[in-house]
Order: sequence, then structure tokens, then C-alpha cells
Amino acid sequence: MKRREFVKISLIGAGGLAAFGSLGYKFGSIFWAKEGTPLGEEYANLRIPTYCEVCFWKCAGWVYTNSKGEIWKIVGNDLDPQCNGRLCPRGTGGIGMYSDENRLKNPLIRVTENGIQTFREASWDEALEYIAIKMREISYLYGPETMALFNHGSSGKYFTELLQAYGSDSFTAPSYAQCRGPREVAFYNTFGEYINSPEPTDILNCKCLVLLGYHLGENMHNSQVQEMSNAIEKGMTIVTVDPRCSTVASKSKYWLPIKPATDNALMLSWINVLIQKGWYDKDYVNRYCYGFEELKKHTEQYTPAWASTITNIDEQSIEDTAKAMYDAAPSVIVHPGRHNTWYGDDTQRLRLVAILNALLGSWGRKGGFYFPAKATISKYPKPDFPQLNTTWRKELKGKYPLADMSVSNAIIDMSIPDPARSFTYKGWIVTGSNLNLTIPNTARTLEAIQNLELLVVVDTMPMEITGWADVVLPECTYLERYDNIRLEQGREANIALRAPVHPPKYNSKPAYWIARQLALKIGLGKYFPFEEHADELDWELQQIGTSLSEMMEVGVKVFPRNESEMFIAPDATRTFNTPTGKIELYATAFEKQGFDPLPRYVPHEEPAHGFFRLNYGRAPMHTFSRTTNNPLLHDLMSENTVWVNPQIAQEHGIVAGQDVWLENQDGVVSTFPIKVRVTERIGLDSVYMVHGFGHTDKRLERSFGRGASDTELITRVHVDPLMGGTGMRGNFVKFRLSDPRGKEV
Ligand SMILES: Nc1nc2c(c(=O)[nH]1)N[C@H]1C(S)=C(S)[C@@H](COP(=O)(O)OP(=O)(O)OC[C@H]3O[C@@H](n4cnc5c(=O)[nH]c(N)nc54)[C@H](O)[C@@H]3O)O[C@H]1N2
Ligand SMILES: Nc1nc2c(c(=O)[nH]1)N[C@H]1C(S)=C(S)[C@@H](COP(=O)(O)OP(=O)(O)OC[C@H]3O[C@@H](n4cnc5c(=O)[nH]c(N)nc54)[C@H](O)[C@@H]3O)O[C@H]1N2
Ligand code: SF4
Ligand SMILES: [Mo]
Repeated sequence: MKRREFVKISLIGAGGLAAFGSLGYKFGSIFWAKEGTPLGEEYANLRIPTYCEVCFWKCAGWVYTNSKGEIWKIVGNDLDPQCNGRLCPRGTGGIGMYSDENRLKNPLIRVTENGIQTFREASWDEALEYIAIKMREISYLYGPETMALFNHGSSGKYFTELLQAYGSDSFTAPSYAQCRGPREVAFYNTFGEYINSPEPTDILNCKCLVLLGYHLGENMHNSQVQEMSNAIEKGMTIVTVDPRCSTVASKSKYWLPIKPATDNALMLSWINVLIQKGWYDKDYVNRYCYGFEELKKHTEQYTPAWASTITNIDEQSIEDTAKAMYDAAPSVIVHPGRHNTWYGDDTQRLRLVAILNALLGSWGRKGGFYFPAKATISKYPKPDFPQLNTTWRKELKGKYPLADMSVSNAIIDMSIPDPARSFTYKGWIVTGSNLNLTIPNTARTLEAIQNLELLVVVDTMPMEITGWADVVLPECTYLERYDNIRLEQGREANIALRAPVHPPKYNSKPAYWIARQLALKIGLGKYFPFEEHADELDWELQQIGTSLSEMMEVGVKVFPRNESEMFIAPDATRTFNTPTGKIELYATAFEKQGFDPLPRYVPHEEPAHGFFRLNYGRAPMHTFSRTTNNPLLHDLMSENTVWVNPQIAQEHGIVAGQDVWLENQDGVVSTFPIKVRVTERIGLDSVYMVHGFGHTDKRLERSFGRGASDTELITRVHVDPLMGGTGMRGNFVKFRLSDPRGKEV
């Protein structure tokens, strides 16, 4: 029998539900009632500050309760620069995360009964004791550095601290190697600064916005979408490069329906045109940039005529759009995008984006990129973390040398024993990340899981990853807990508070409490000196001249600054944080590591006959797989569809609304069928679907079996050699009109 089977049956016998530890949650002058107390009048007509956890824009809002003390609505906080008082549909539907009756309710421990693996409900004390014993054993037998943490979202901070206290630096998030890592490496090695989140793009004052596969409007990053609509009203030109007619493509002056995987050819030819025609900011380039002559020579070969045969975009459109950028410069943004891990040469693609911005002089310029500000809060003095025996970077042995954060897929790889390697991860804590739908090549993730000595999953929902855990710990939702003070960058530094609106439902707990209790059991309690999280937050807030009680009243605080600090002053001298002190058109650090200092065009594999490139993206009413079971958002969109061009539909005898199965190049067939959407908005060589659907865990009663999962069809991964990003768009699918596994249609 496999070490771990996916637990898909309902629970067996309930274990003890004894509550554990201190149960009083307090804020301001209000003290929470004991656990299990029904919600009631004491919570009536409250207005509690929060910031949203439905995606990572973290908009600040107010949660209102009604006269019965039930959560009534969430609205945006007017003071918050990240939302300007308005939440997106998902943020408004955040209440559904709280009210979802499928939530995890009790800690669960994997047991084998009559030869079948299942979960049994356990008390917190028992579940934490189980983990603590295992973690002590792993530390003793293999060293603490063999424990890794996968995290995404607010809960990650506390488990990161726990892991540091334990002796490991292997904490990783899918927001790096499955998301924005390539742009961070590319911009850092060009401008000496990261993009980070929220992107410091001055869209409000922008005159020409260039979006390469960044489908803003479907990707609902709140204030960015608001700024874009305002700028459109002010006459901003939009250039959208997308093989699919996205929502924003339909609002753009120029939509360039590029052949997928050829963006680098287009950008090289844009650079060629800007330089050859003299359409670049000469003063800015002379003053601040390094490697212009090399770039000029390198791009001579990449003419629009050359690019048009590769990209299917005509020469005139290439020139016209280059001119539109130059006319708007420096108030132009060639947007770095966010989910960047497409084809494996993504860091080089983002280097081209960075170079275009440098030539147009938009970095540090009004209507381009501003220099962001961010508040810092002193940390309560705690003992130093122990010395590390080894680090994730050392264990990579020189692989992905430009990665500046840990690479989740590399940690997965290093969890599978290999005689050629002395180091193997032995235990994982996973919090706020549904790895099965998040990391491509699920089979590899599962292989790694089968080799672990311990898998702990902290989640709010019975997501796929929980089905593989040894211990499942139910976290309460963001509406039921305090969290770390939001410290996001922006035009002005700002902070936001999240406070609980109700005590945690069921037997769920905040991550702070869970991490602290675990620390106490492992003997690391000194790293979590505050029994009450609220007390630590209050201490931190006082260090920057406010307090928990003031933040309960305002929710958000902005620290104003002068606009002159946001941009480079005319004629200013400036040193950039790069090896040459200049903006590096020619990346010297890349050259040093043996990578191309100037990006080249490398062709990618094309779909074989009968196959279509698998393209995927976002829908405005959902966030990945985390919202598909949310009762409110499920009502807005209950399943995804596969977009098929009418000509292709006709050739394959497929009609709108029909169920099809998708089979990829490696013979993997989607577990569930997906309905066809016949639309001109997708080209002849690709199909498109929204990510996050096709749940296979039956405990997700609403979303189980609704739609199909893009992730299970992404079995071929093109890893970026510079930083380890998992290129996911080199997969191809064909249609199966009935289930090839022989099930009834
Ligand atoms: N195939 C494919 N893969 C992708 C992408 C894609 O488009 N297609 N996108 C990539 C990108 S850009 C990113 S950023 C990543 C995102 O990857 P993830 O962050 O892993 O995305 P989700 O699938 O939403 O998983 C979030 C998990 O957190 C849980 N959760 C929600 N709220 C809480 C909470 O308050 N506490 C705890 N402990 N858990 C909570 C949810 O129930 C869910 O299990 O995925 C990447 N992977
Ligand atoms: N509603 C909602 N909003 C979200 C999220 C969410 O889950 N839901 N997630 C957030 C997160 S973490 C992220 S990272 C962002 C992701 O948002 P984006 O960075 O915008 O996402 P991508 O998946 O990179 O982009 C998808 C678009 O790229 C196009 N595309 C596909 N192949 C190519 C190609 O070869 N060339 C070009 N030029 N375009 C191509 C697709 O047709 C699609 O329109 O969204 C964020 N915002
Ligand atoms: S953009 Fe929407 S989902 Fe994301 S944090 Fe803001 S309100 Fe929440
Ligand atoms: Mo992302």
C-alpha cells in the first residue's frame, strides 16, 4: 500500500473535541466569548476593519454586522489607496469564505482502518502533539533544515517564523516560481530594484499602456483596474498583445493578436524600431543607461520584417505601436505583468520589457513607474534564530543562480530521494496553497509527498492538498482573526489592520495561535512571547505612533509624502543598485553567470496536427482554486468552459455547450468534461480556460467535478534556467468527444 492515499471518503468516528489553550480573543475593549458561544447580540451592529484575503491585493475594508450579530456586508475602506473604497466582486463575496458549510471544522489525523486510509477527528492538543513529536524526530534524525514550508497569504508569516526558530530557511511561496519571479529577477538586474506588489505603475497618469498577456480587467487587481478605467477616460492609448481577445483587448486602440510564444520576437523588433528611428529618450539613456551600443548592434538583425513572419503581426502595426509608445514617453508603461511563468525563457522576456521601459525613459517618471514607499514597523525584540546548518540555496548547488527567493518546485524536486544528492527534504508544512492545483506536473508533487515523513496542511477548506496530509489543521477565515499589519508599498506608505469580526467558527483557529502552540510544544515558545496576538500588534502599532484602538477606528493609515520623491527630478544624477551603478540594458550579472546579457529570440515548440496550445487565465469573479466552492462566487460562475474558435469547432464537429474531455500531449485526459464555448475571441492554434476549476475532492460539494483543471493537463514544464520558474504554456491538448476511460457520456 502507498504511504499516503488520497483520502476521499467521509470521516470515521469523532475523536475528542476538547479545546486547547487560551480561548480569549480580544480587541480594543471587547473580549471574545468562550469558544462555541453562539454569535449573538454582543456582535450586533459592529464595524470592524479588515483587509481582504480573497486575493493578494489585500484591499482594506469594513465588515458590518447586522442587529443579530451576523456578518452583513464588507465594503471598501475609503482611506485605502489599494481600493479607494471599492472592493471587487470577489472581495464583496469574501463573506462566503466564512459561511461555506464545507469548511474544515476540526483537526484531522490520518489513520488506517480495516486497510483503508481515512481521517479521524482529533483535538487540537492531540494533533499538535503528533506534529511536534514528528518535527522533533525529523530534527534529530535528519536536521531541522529538512523541514520546508509552502505558504501563500497571511498565515505564512507565523509558520515562517516557526520554521526559522526550528532551524530551516526553506520557506517558499508559489507567488515566486509559479508567478512573478521572472519579472523580479529581470527588473532587479536592469534597474537594481524589484517590482514587488502592488506594482508601482503610475497608470493614473499614463498616456500609453502596453499589456503583453496581462489581462487586466479579468485579472482584477483592484486599484490598477480603477486607474486603468480613469486613464482610458482621459484618453490613454492601450496596446494589448494577446493571442486571445481579452476584455482589455476589446477596449484597446491596438490589439495585436500575436502568435503564442513569440513575444520576444515582437519586443526585439520594437527595440530595433525605437533605436533605428531614434524614438527613444536620448538624454535619459545617455545619463542613466549602460550598454546602449551593444543593444543597438545586437538588435539590428531583429527588424519588423523579420518579426512579422514569426509573430503574425504586420510590419506596419509593429511600427505604429512603437511610435505610440514614443509619442507618450516618458508617460508610458510597458507593463511587467504578474503571472510571468509561460515558456521557460521568461526572465529574458521580462528583460525585454525592462529594456523597452528604459529606452522610453519611463522608470522613475510620471505616468511610468514611480518609486514606491513602504512603512516599516519595528519588531518586538525576540531571541536570534539558530544558526542554519545549510540553506535552500546551498543545496541547489549552483542551479538557478539568479533566484532571489526559494523555488517551490526545486524544494519538491529535492524531496524525492536521489543517490546523486546527499540532502533530501523530509517534512512539509503547507499553508494557504493548494499545491495539487498550483504547481504544474502534479505527479511529481505526489511522488515527493509519498516520500515525506510528515505532511501538515493548514487550510480553511478541504482542498485537494488536504487529502494527502498526515495532519490537517483548520484555520479560521480572515474574518475571524487578527493578522499581521498590512505593510504594502504604494505612492505613499500605508498600513491596514485586520481584526476579527466573530470568534472562529467550529473548532478552527488563527494561524498565529496554531504556530505559537506548536512552538510551545517543540520548546520554541520564546519566539512567540505574546499569548494574545492583539497585544503584539498593539505593541508594534505603538512603535509607529498609533495603536490598536486607533486602528480599530480608522482601519488604514497613510503616511503622506511629496510627489517629488516618487520620480527622478529633471537633470538629476542618480546611481542605480546594479553592478555598474547604471540601468543595465546589458545585464552584467547575467553575463557573469553564463546567461545572455542581451536577450535573444529562441523559437518554441508548436502544436502537432490535431493539437492546440493550452492557454489559461483568470475570471473576474474567482481567485484560483480558492473561491470556486465559495457559495456567493459559485453563484456568479459555477464552472469554466473551454474556448474554441468557430472554424475549429466546425472541423471537429463540436457545438457550443457540448461536453468534451481534453487529452494532452502526454496522454493525460481531464478527469472531468468541460463545456465548449465557441468564440472568435480565440485563434486557430489555441484553446483557453479559466484556472482553478475541476476540483476532485468530494468534500467540496459545490465545486466537485464542475469544469476541468488546467493544472492536470500541464505535465510538461519548461523550467527557467536563470531562476527556476515553471513555464506552463508549452502544453498541447486535443478534444475527446467521449470519456476515453470508457465511462458513460
Ligand atoms: N495551472 C495553473 N497553475 C497556476 C496558475 C495558473 O494560472 N494555472 N497560477 C499561478 C499563480 S499566478 C499563483 S500566484 C499560484 C497561486 O497558488 P495558491 O495560492 O496555491 O492558489 P489557490 O489554489 O487559491 O490555493 C490557496 C489555498 O489557500 C487556502 N486558503 C484560503 N484562505 C486561507 C486562509 O486564510 N488560511 C489558510 N491557511 N488557507 C487559506 C485555500 O482554501 C486554498 O487551498 O498558482 C500558480 N499556479
Ligand atoms: N480575478 C482574479 N484576478 C487575479 C487573480 C485571480 O485569481 N483572479 N490572480 C492574481 C494573480 S496572483 C496574478 S499572478 C495575476 C495574473 O494575471 P496576469 O498576469 O494577467 O495573468 P496571465 O495568466 O499571465 O495572463 C493571461 C493572459 O495571457 C494571455 N496569453 C497567453 N499566452 C500568451 C502569449 O504567448 N503571449 C501573450 N502576449 N499573451 C498570452 C492569455 O490569453 C490571457 O489573456 O492575476 C491576479 N488577479
Ligand atoms: S482585488 Fe478583490 S479579491 Fe483582491 S484583495 Fe481586493 S477586493 Fe479582495
Ligand atoms: Mo500569481
